[in-house]
Amino acid sequence: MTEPALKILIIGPSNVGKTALLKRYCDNDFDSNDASATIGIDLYVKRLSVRGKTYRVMLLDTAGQERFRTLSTSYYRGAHGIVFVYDVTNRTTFEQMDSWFAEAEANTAVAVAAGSTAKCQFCLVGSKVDRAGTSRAVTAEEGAALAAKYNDDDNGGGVGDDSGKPLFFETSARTGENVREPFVALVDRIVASGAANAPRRAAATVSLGADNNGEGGGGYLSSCAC
Ligand SMILES: Nc1nc2c(ncn2[C@@H]2O[C@H](COP(=O)(O)OP(=O)(O)OP(=O)(O)O)[C@@H](O)[C@H]2O)c(=O)[nH]1
Ligand SMILES: [Mg+2]
Repeated sequence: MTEPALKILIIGPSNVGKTALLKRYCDNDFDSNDASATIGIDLYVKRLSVRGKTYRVMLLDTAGQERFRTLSTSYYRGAHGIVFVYDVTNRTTFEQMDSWFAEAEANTAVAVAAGSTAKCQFCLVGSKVDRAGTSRAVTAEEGAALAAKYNDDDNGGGVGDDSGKPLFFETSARTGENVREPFVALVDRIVASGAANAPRRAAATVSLGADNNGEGGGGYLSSCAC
């Protein structure tokens, strides 16, 4: 039987490490020499088991650079969850988060009006925490406070003791620290909120190709600018 599909968008300014985070999570790989910017959108797929059920999680890696964000608002259609990424060593990227949340809120509100019954779930990630010792520019408390601003307390509970807390993690794609946790917690919250079963008009738009990975595996599927 095909697992239910969930669509999760990864957004944030350029160079914060969105692609590196997904490559570490899906392929357990980190290439410090790869500084190429994402163009348009890339799709990764990961199977994830939460609350006794396996989901096929479509992770859409978006471009941070404005000139590569073609048709960016259409990415949001049918999204069950959004991961917002800033760089803990770059304060400007943190200060830009309000505008990324505003764009997401505006576009997911459209999705709700178009027939979806459950709210899109948000998770904030501060990346590159391996460099925090020498170069931290944003405290963990500031990150948590920002997440609290954009996550409701009554959004269905999270993983274990974190039930009801805003979703916020500091991660390192370089070391692998906390790389899995944001995705597990976000999917758990999506499932708990009932969004996994809600009718999503555009869920099919994430199926860009056949999953070439085994059970539990992840991987890069295809790239396009639509
Ligand atoms: N030290 C450290 N460097 C990282 C980490 N994650 C990413 N980087 C580096 O940061 C740079 C940008 O990473 P990307 O993943 O390409 O950034 P992006 O957010 O996908 O950028 P766009 O595709 O332009 O939106 C690369 O040189 C990565 O090697 C991390 O956790 N630690
Ligand atoms: Mg990228």
